[in-house]
Amino acid sequence: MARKIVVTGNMKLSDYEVFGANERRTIPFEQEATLDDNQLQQLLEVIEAVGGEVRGELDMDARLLGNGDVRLKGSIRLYEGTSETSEDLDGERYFSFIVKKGMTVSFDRKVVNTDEGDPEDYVRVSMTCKNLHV
Ligand SMILES: [Ca+2]
Ligand SMILES: [Ca+2]
Ligand SMILES: [Ca+2]
Repeated sequence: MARKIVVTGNMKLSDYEVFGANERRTIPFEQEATLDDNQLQQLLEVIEAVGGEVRGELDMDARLLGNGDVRLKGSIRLYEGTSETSEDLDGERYFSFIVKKGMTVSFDRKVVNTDEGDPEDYVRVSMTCKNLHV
């Protein structure tokens, strides 16, 4: 039996500045998809930047399991460099969790600039994921 997954949330970005205030943005997103049994489906791809130096990337896939639960799996990446298109990957986290049939899960994760040790460069993803009947 197919299920519907509904995701609403936001990505918060921060670009650390030596002089003056850090540059920040909050980007809302929402997505919904109908999932069929055991098919891996790309659900979300959010790529946003801030401050001329920081870019956040969120990727998430969904898979409907046989019992109606949904597994969400993906990664959050932080790039920081001399431009918003920099390929300097400074932080990365993978995640995987289950949203049980009929349930809602709140997810919140922050990826900081671990490569250069700067916690004020970050990408934070907060979202609510619902597993609903179709
Ligand atoms: Ca900066
Ligand atoms: Ca900047
Ligand atoms: Ca860097």
